[in-house]
Amino acid sequence: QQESTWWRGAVIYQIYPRSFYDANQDGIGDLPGITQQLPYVAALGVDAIWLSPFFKSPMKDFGYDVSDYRDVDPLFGTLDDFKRLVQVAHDLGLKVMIDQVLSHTSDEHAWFQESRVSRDNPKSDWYVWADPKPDGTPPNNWLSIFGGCAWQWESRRQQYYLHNFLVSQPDLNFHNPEVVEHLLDTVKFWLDLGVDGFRLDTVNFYMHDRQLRDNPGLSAGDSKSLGVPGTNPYSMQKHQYDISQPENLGFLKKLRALLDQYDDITTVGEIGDDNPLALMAEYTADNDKLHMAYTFDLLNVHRKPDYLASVIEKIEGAINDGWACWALSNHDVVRCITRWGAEEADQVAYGKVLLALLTSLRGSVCLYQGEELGLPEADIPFEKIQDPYGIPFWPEYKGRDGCRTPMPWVGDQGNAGFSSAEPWLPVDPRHSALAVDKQEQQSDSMLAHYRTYLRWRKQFAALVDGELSDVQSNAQGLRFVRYNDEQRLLVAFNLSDSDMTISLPEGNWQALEGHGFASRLENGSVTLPPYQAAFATT
Ligand code: TEU
Ligand code: CA
Repeated sequence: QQESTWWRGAVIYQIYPRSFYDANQDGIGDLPGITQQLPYVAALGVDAIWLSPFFKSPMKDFGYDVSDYRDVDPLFGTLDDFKRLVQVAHDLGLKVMIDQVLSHTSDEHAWFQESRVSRDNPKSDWYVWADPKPDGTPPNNWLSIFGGCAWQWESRRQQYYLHNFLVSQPDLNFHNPEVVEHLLDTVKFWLDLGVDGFRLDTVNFYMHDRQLRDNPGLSAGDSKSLGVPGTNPYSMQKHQYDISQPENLGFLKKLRALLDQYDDITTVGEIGDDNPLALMAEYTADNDKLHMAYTFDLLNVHRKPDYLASVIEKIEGAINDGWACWALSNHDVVRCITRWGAEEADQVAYGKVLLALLTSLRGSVCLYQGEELGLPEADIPFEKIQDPYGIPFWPEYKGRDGCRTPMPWVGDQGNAGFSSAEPWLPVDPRHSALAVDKQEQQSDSMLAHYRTYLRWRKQFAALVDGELSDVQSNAQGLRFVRYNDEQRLLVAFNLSDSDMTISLPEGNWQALEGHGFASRLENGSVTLPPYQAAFATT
């Protein structure tokens, strides 16, 4: 049977359930709310949705701390609500991908409750337990991304347990085959409910070094693309032993073998590592592990064209038969328009060219709710901060709430139409002005552009899953070529606020129309006004 590769070059729309739409008006978004708004998502012209976690959880990390992998948190609805969501999505032609947070559970998960009480219970080896050093201190120097030591003392066992994130997110022990078996069973549970794929949280954090060796310090030349703020001591270690262990590949192969028993399933793994692009290539190689992976390389602060060009060159040199997935925004980082910066008057134009650039890269794409509205990062006062990662490093790092505020649906309603109750995070007044209903009335809005542009792109197979070559950048922007056996497409992007001219590769290039951008093609070069894109074919 021929395997479908619908996911290659697909556009995946990420939904953060807490903040999408509140159907029962309690101030928190929910599954019925998502279902109600799915026609809006389908109308964008995306291929799939990725739902951030909606599983049972004490919500210490807003769902990335799961206490029951096989049920819906009552805050978000019921399993029947989920089944209905899948049904409606499929009727609209949308694939459904869900988050799987397998690396760790909540400390309220029944497995951990059992594991923590003694050294000889049936689940005693399900988490990463270690004796203290002779002086009572933690077994090694590993750090938690969310601040402080990665080891937490449990007096009942007189041992430490490992947590890469919050103290309330203990790491599962993937060296234990029973754990692996139960996790695969969980994945199977959702496959049987008809999901089309998974976003795998912290996919390179599953395995740890069995000998628990110390991480070395960072030396000059080591990269720091982990996606953690520079003020975080975590970024000063080389993560040689706590993450990205070779045994991880074995788990990914077992997972893939399960997925291959179903039709047309996909995965996208989240990679945070010192050398993330190499890992992306390795994890997606040979058609027997992940389908796709994303890194923080475009989710960090750089926006310089030569940096973007270097990321493209690096991945092209490494990826072989693997497949990348790119994102400029998600629920973990400052919204792109703010992070990469543009004057307020230029933000619409900037958002438009960013979409064109993102969806021209070789790989699939994740968009994040509100990106299509060009939302800037919301300003949240310290008193209203909810993110546990927002508190320890304040104010150098303000956490992730600014990208997690409610979607603005109706500009002139309270809470921008998200809910009639006070939402869990406040709506930024600037977002009300950018609400869906307002943008639907403007033919030149960002939203209108997303709808026309994503449809336009789909006509060109070379843009969706073609090869990539001829990368060139200058101070203002970059260009490259996407091609397959039938077509050759030149794409160019001006990311600056002044006119840009860039040379064309050899060939008789003819401008393409219908994408909504302006440019001037001349003999051997193309000139783009500020924040414009150009497309041409030979
Ligand atoms: O993120 C893992 C991860 O690498 C992030 O912690 C990242 O470093 C940080 O958000 C800075 O941008 C995943 C989830 O996406 C995140 O929401 C969870 O909090 C985390 O795992 C723990 O499950
Ligand atoms: Ca609700």
